[in-house]
Amino acid sequence: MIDEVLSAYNFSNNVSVTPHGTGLINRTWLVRKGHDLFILQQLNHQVFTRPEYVADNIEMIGEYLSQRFPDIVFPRPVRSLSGKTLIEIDQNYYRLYPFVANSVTIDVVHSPEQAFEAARQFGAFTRMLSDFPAGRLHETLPDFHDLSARYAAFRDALEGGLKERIVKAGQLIEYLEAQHPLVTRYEDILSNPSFKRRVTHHDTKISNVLFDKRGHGICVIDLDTVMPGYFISDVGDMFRTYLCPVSEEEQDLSRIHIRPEFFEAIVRGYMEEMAGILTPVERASFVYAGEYMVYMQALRFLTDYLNGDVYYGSRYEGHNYYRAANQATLLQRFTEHAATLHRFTQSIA
Ligand code: GN1
Ligand code: MG
Repeated sequence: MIDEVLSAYNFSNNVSVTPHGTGLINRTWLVRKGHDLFILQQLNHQVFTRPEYVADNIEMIGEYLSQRFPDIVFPRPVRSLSGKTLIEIDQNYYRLYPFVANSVTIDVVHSPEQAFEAARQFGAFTRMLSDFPAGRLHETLPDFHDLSARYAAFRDALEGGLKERIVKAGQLIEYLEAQHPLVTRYEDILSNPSFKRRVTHHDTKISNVLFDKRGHGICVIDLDTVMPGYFISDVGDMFRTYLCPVSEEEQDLSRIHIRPEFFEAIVRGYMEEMAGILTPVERASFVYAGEYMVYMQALRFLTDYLNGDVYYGSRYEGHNYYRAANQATLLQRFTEHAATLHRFTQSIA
């Protein structure tokens, strides 16, 4: 199968292909062809049901950035022999990227400097595209970060999900239901014209930033979920994934805590690029951004658990339950720090 993919790019047999990265949705390989390195990805079309939307968005953005900001590093997909940036083979979809020279990715945020650099890159991405007409982008995943829709899906799972799991998850369900005011606040934001729809990345985990060997950010990658959206998605997912020293996979909940200095680094890094763009109302919502994203991820994991692990899959019994419990704990810890964190943002913003 991979051979067929590679021959669509006219790659001879003299290539090595090894699995690469840690994403939950797409499959990724590192391709070595002589001295040249490439990243090959299979797009999950169960999730991205309109693969051509993803390819279109990436082309539009690549084209815009290359014209407006010709000096930045921004990897664009390699065209196949037939001129495509996304190819279809046996109803699977693939694309190939040149590997950015001397770049590295990291999976865990160890220092506030890394958090700062990443936040700066995501801020720069939205800033550079601030004059791009966001409405031209396709919604590659409709309602992706729509908290009301995620809450409704959770309620549906409570109705139609696996009975035994609903009983097992009783306490967690109760806790998440009690956080419903976060949904109401989201709905207020939607109706507030001071919250702007901007070009938003929607997947700001640290592994989606390329760093150079000295630890400076080079650019952001993985643009499948780039769509019009709100800044709380990008900033919130950085809080969700950088503030805690352990990831969403950790089952020992006592290891979940908040590192305030990482929060500060994210706000500073993001504001370095976005200070002139965010409205005052948006700037007052940094802490909410974290609550919103952590809560949404807890809902998504628990919904999937109740529905039988159909979206995220599961490597052990109860995997999505533990992921949800992890995120619910993170939400609790985050809320405990809310006042302090809010003071930080006031002094920065
Ligand atoms: C998925 O595939 P990956 O790991 O980049 C998910 C994100 C979740 C994340 C949780 C398209 O991202 O929204 O936050 O898992 N992406 C999609 O680990 O659903
Ligand atoms: Mg991803």
